Amino acid sequence: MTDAQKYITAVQEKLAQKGAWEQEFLQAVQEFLPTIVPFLEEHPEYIEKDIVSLLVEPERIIQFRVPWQDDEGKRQVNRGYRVQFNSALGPYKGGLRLHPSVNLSILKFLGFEQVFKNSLTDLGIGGGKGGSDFDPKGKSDDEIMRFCQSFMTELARHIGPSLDVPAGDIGVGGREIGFLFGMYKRLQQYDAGVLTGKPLNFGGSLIRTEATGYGLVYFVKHLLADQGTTLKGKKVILSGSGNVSIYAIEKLIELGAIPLTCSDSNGCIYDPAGIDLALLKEIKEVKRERLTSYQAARPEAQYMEGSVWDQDIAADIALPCATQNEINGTQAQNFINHGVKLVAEGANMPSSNEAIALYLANDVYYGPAKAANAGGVAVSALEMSQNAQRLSWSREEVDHRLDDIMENIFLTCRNTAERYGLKNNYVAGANIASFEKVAHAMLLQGLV
Ligand code: NDP
Ligand code: 2IT
Repeated sequence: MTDAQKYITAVQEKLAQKGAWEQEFLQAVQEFLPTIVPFLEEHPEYIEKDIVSLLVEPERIIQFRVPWQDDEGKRQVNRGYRVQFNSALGPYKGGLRLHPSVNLSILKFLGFEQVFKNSLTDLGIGGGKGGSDFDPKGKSDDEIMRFCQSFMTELARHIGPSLDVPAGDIGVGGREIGFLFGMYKRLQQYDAGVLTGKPLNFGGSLIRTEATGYGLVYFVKHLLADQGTTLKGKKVILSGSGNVSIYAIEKLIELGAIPLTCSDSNGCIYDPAGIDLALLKEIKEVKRERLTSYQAARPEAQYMEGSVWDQDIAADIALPCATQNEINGTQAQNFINHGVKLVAEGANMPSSNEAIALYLANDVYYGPAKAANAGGVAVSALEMSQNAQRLSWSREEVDHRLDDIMENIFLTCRNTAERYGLKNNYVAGANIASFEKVAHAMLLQGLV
């Protein structure tokens, strides 16, 4: 073992001893650290200063009680969190997730990934993540409002435009950001830059809603262009039917690809003629119904229970857009056997480490989450810029900047991988390039 390998192994072992139950967090660290070994070998000063031990420790974690009353007047209580992971490059930035599975392991993995994703955007933002184990499914608008108000009652004292700027993630969209913003304003003052993903009439940015899905497809577009091909006529299988999936489907259709599937946590839709976007938006964004309604409205489509990744569907590209660890090794092998040559991650850490190893071993082009889904947070940073300037840019302007940012991220991944003799290994490229920037800033800022 080289010195760099010994060093990262020691860091990982120490971390596992401190919190063996933090499975998702340890997984994210285990995916990341081995890929930066070639960089550490070239730059022993990061080992001497033990920067990696600092980097795997969040700067601050806030945990709090969130009491609220349901529509029957019954008292409820949830756990709320904000993980302020790293501010070397700017204020903490990252989404809030509302899902019953939320715990500190999940938020630490999301915060850790966010630090490097945000570094890749080059927009001067640190990384954080937060949320609650509150389950928004089946709740009325009033219940959502009361929960968001209670959550913000505590969170407000820990955030600010130059301190920490939350946004959406699973279970948090424009409706929730509106309620959170209203309560922040009441407690503190009107400060548009304290949250991103706001509705358009009070400081939101055009294209923020679409940004993660559009950005994901732009990343794929630039990757394919580098291979001398385009999205035209490509068959794409996707998971999820939320914010990321819907706008990935929209951009795929616009660029001539054929999105064949989408899913929710109960089952999936396979529509051989291509997903009907207007119908999907009506069901998910307007009526907030389940995907079974899609099949009811479109009998030629098939609804199947279980994961989309277990199905027998021939495709060229896979875009996981639901949640972490949705693809295990068997499922990765299944879609590779069905022709998939490119995987790009809309969701955060959707592929298990076994699945990632299979992509690399089978020469499947792999766009890791921290690069491929960075469009969402990038447009959040553009929203912060617009708020600071008290200006709103046009749709075309934001969209154009998003496309440019995704191209730069792709080129950074490609060129960094090549520089280390790892051609086409975009995950190594993404990890090394993002680490280099964060770690260098930490080195210059001293032991803090
Ligand atoms: P939404 O809440 O809008 O949609 C989530 C989708 O994923 C739903 O279809 C949901 O199905 C499905 N899903 C969630 N949890 C599970 C689960 N445990 N098993 C199976 N399916 C599940 O969230 P987003 O679209 O915003 O987020 C999707 C992914 O993209 C997440 O990993 C998120 O971290 C990531 N992401 C989001 C960004 C953003 O800007 N919103 C930016 C970058 C990444 P159901 O309705 O049944 O729960
Ligand atoms: O995972 C992510 O990058 C997000 N949920 C978006 C974060 C943000 O601050 O826009």
